[in-house]
Amino acid sequence: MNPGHIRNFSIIAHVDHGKSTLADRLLERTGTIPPRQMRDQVLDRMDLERERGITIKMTPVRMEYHPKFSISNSQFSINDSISNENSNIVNSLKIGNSAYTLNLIDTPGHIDFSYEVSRALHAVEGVLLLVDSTQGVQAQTLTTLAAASSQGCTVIPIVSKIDSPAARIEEVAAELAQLLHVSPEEVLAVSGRTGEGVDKLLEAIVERIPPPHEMAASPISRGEPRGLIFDFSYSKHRGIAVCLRVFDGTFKKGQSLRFHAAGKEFIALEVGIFAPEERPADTLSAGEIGYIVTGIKEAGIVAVGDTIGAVRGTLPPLPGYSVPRPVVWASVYPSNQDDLTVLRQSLERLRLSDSSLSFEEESSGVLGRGFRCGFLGLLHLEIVTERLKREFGLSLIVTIPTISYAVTTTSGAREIIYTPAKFPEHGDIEKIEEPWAQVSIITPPESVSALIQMLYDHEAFTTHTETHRDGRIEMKVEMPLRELMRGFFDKLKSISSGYASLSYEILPERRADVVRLDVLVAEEPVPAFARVVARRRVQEEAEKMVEKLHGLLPKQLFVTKIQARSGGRIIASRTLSAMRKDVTGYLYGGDVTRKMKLLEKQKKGKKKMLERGKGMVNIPEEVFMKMVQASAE
Ligand SMILES: Nc1nc2c(ncn2[C@@H]2O[C@H](COP(=O)(O)OP(=O)(O)O)[C@@H](O)[C@H]2O)c(=O)[nH]1
Ligand SMILES: [Mg+2]
Repeated sequence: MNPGHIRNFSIIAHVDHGKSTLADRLLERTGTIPPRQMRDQVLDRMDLERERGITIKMTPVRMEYHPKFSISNSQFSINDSISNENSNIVNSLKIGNSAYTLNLIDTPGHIDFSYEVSRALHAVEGVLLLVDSTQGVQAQTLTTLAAASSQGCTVIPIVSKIDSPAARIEEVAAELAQLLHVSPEEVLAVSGRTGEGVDKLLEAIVERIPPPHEMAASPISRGEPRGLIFDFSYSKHRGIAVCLRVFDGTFKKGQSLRFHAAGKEFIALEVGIFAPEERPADTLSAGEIGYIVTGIKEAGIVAVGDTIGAVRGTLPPLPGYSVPRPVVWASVYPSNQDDLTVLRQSLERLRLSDSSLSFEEESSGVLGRGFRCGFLGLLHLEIVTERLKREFGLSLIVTIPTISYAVTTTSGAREIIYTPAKFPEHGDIEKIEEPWAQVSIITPPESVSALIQMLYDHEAFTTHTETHRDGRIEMKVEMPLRELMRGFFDKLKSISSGYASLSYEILPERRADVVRLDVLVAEEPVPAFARVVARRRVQEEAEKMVEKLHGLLPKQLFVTKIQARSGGRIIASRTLSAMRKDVTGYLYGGDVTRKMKLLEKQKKGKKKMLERGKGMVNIPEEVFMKMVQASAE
């Protein structure tokens, strides 16, 4: 295929600005998906994506685009294969050589999934940057734009949802133009709902986005295939299929290939394209995006960012990208220990479609054996646990999410701790460090005073403030990641009636003033309830947890103490009265002394049980779940 006729691009935007809906219209206009198979946000294929109306995974798709001949001369002048305009028209009509192959990658908008965006950007030359004309530029618009620019992608600015009665097309176009330092005329306007502006957009894609760069392979290696893996999927009988962007040469079925970093060799069982479902093709050549079926079934070999090439190839690996560090950790335990193996297999399977998931086995006294998992954010955690439950039918207990702390002891040893139950209780701590976050917030002016109070509550300080032309305020603040994870996003949405938006990146660690907080039930600490909290909030958190657990824990046969402990002291406590069994129920009327005797006996028995009951409380699964929710409030 002539690379001059390929355009690779990704759609990026803040969440809900209409990416997937615009992709629908592009698929429709190019005839990629026949009308009867069309449905809303057709590229959101996971059940969970459809139910929640959000995109979680990037999706690549190939389209064939035949520009209409009546459009403009510029259509033809950019056709690099033929210089004479007239012969070009003749040729186009005869052999249809003005057809273009467009490879589109739809991406998620939520910050937790920005790793998907960054990988997509490595596979393309251009991006469609959408801004909802009813909303204006949002925090994630800025983050995705910065990522695309740093990759050297050509940006096509677009205002979306122009059919909406609330659209402020000119104003938002001007805002976007200013952001990109271009003239407002360069900003396109589309509606993914009505399809308005989509033809113009297709023309702009061909005109503005450069064709794939031809990599300068040395003369000896010409023709040698090389590609970058940006995603992969797994199927039972074919093993792992990698999604790749081909940078050199040609991949074919039957070739002996090799993963550079993993050093693993394999035979290409099939090569193909996304149409949008996998469709076999004869070849995949430089500039194209497609897949290769590897037959590899073991986990841990294939990694995104690795280079795939010929077995005795001479080309060096392509620059890859590092796997992002998890931001929050939580433990996942099967409700029934018999499911431990199934849970391990399920996590391994999930990792084959979600390369950012990490986990390791651990065991906790009360909950048995399970896995400590690292996630890119709280939504990522929620999605993964939801998928484990649904796709693998597992019943799970998930512990309170936490960030990591670097603890240096007086002996000088520095350890990264990402399980509160392993955080030193007190004693020989020299210093504690924790990750910080740089947070960008865009908010309507009405919410600023509430926001300032909130920033104070969350230990944030402002480094930059700017007023947008529509009056909204953009703030850059720095705060401990721990405080960002303490429900900051939900509170921001609530104080701004949903109008404020947020994006963040992780900053290096700084000194932290935090302490461990344990919850004890019947005088035994429950490791799953252990937390690390700001010293200044420990009393408040302790009371909150004890109160909450008191309300949730079912009564036991004996009186049960619920306590919070920090720094070796009990700082909050409540007593849960015992369940009262009706020991006298069978005595009808009459003999009061006998009744008293029985009650007396019961009292004694309970006292004994209080002794015996130490640490023997069976905490039901839903109590764990509700405690986790409570801690995020
Ligand atoms: N009025 C209007 N609504 C739209 C348009 N495009 C998308 N929407 C709605 O906006 C919401 C988010 O759309 P979606 O395509 O999933 O956004 P994404 O998160 O950027 O992929 C959905 O409820 C869509 O129905 C449009 O052009 N006009
Ligand atoms: Mg989407």
